[in-house]
Amino acid sequence: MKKHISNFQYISDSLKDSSHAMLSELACRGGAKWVQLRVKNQVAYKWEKIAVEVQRVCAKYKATFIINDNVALAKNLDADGVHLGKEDVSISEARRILGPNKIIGGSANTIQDIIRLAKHQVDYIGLGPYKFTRTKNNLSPVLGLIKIQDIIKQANQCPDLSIPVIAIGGIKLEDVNQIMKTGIDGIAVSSAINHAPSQELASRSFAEKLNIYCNKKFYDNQPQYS
Ligand code: TZP
Ligand code: MG
Repeated sequence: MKKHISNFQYISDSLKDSSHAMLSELACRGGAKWVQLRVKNQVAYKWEKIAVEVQRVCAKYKATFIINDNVALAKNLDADGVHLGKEDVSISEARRILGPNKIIGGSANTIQDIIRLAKHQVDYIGLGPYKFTRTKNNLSPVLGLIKIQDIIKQANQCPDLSIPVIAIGGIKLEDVNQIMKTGIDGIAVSSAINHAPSQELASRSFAEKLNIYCNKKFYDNQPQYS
């Protein structure tokens, strides 16, 4: 089964005045085809309620629905997948729970992280932070363009390493072209959409910009990594 990894990944946030569902709806109206639900500090039953609402939005727009951190919830709701950091459930445990057809993404800050995640056969990798961002606490060291470039170059030199890598963290519209020129596969955006005057317009601007970079990498369940 082919898994499609979008080159423009929208990430929701817990904001005072808008729900995850509303933010996701606006991002999807703007053209996002991938929503990662990122809920922090929420009790389980409320998290589930939020997730059900966002899943409905994703179904309406035929967008991929990824849940951050929460493998059990992804399993219960039959979400499209999960995104996991180093402190979350291990990739192998998540794969055991979710099975081969679900999407599992992992966070990386170094080439070593990428190689480790590739060995665990993640479906995509979020590499960052590109710049400082207030969206995430305990941020890993900021990479900037030069380090991203260098890491992507090293990854491209690893034979059999063909997992899509997505830049994340502090990405604004004006950063997109230079980030994509590194050869990276896409970008993930939270605050530049969530805190924009119009989330729909902001999402559309990203979607249109990313549209010109064709989705290069598709891969199946049985990638060959050494
Ligand atoms: N991981 C690294 S940065 C980040 C996550 C989840 C948040 C997204 O950053 P931004 O700056 O809000 O787009
Ligand atoms: Mg996490």
